[in-house]
Amino acid sequence: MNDCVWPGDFDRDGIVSLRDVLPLGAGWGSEGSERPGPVTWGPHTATDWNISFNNTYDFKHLDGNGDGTTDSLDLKVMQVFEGLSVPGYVAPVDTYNVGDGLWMTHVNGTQTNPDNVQTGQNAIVRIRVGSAPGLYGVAFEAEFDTVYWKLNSILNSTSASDMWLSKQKSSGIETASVFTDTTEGFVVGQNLLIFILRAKTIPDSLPDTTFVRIKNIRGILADGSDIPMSANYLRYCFGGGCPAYVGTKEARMEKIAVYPNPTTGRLTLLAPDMTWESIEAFASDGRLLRRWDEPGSEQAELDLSGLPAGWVLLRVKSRDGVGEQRVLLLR
Ligand SMILES: [Ca+2]
Ligand SMILES: [Ca+2]
Repeated sequence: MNDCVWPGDFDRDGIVSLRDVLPLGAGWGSEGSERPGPVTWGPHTATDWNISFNNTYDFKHLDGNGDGTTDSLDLKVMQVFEGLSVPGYVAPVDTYNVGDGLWMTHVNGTQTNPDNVQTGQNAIVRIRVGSAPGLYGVAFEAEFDTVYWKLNSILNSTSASDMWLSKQKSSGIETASVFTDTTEGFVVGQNLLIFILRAKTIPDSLPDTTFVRIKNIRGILADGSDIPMSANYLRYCFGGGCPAYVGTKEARMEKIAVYPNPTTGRLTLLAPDMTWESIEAFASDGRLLRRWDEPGSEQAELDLSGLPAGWVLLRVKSRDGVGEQRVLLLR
């Protein structure tokens, strides 16, 4: 029966994994009919609760232990069955959406220069919430090449959400984070995952360059619906064989984001790990429209009121480089 409950597979994708906490968090504290019988990994007939995620599927699928409520006991069931899948399950193809939904940064101030990584050095990688308005739950895998890196540690307790799970996998770290109160949600800049990689000795036959990437991101709103998600990636160069990034504009481009976008005037600009000297706003034809000369770091509140409607390019200038982001100004 297609509508049978497989306890722990809350997102109904055929496998129990950490990301199953996303719908559980969105449906947290709901009540419906109990499901009699044992809690086993298999299909179980259950009475509909007549509550659903935008008419996609019934909340009975969130009731892992069958007691008629959705709470931490169901999370336990998910954790017990994690890794189990339905017969014939085929894992989907990995997806890598590049964009600014999540921000991954190499934490500065550590010994490792990303352009010249040396054996035994540690690289600290931080992943934060970027431009993802209304984000309530998010799951992804941070992927690194285990020929180049050994996972040193995952720093937990980094998320402001109610449920945060992480697990080391063969080629990365899987994590999921979600709230249980639908009046809450992530704000830009909140930490999702911080981990430390230790550089290995690589054979000369391997390329010097390796990437740390984020794959298979799923983000949901408080009503359980999906929102498009994306992330940047990091480049690391072993053995000093990479051309240094310094000196070219493109190379020194920092990751910045603005929200809301579009805006009618006021906006927040976020430039993680960046300290700037000025911010400039340009029209699409290159004219300088406005300039803020106050130095700052990390975050700025800007007001574009009074500027002509249309695309505006914001340029953040620092001693080390620039960051740019386009914002649509509406009337
Ligand atoms: Ca699942
Ligand atoms: Ca339950």
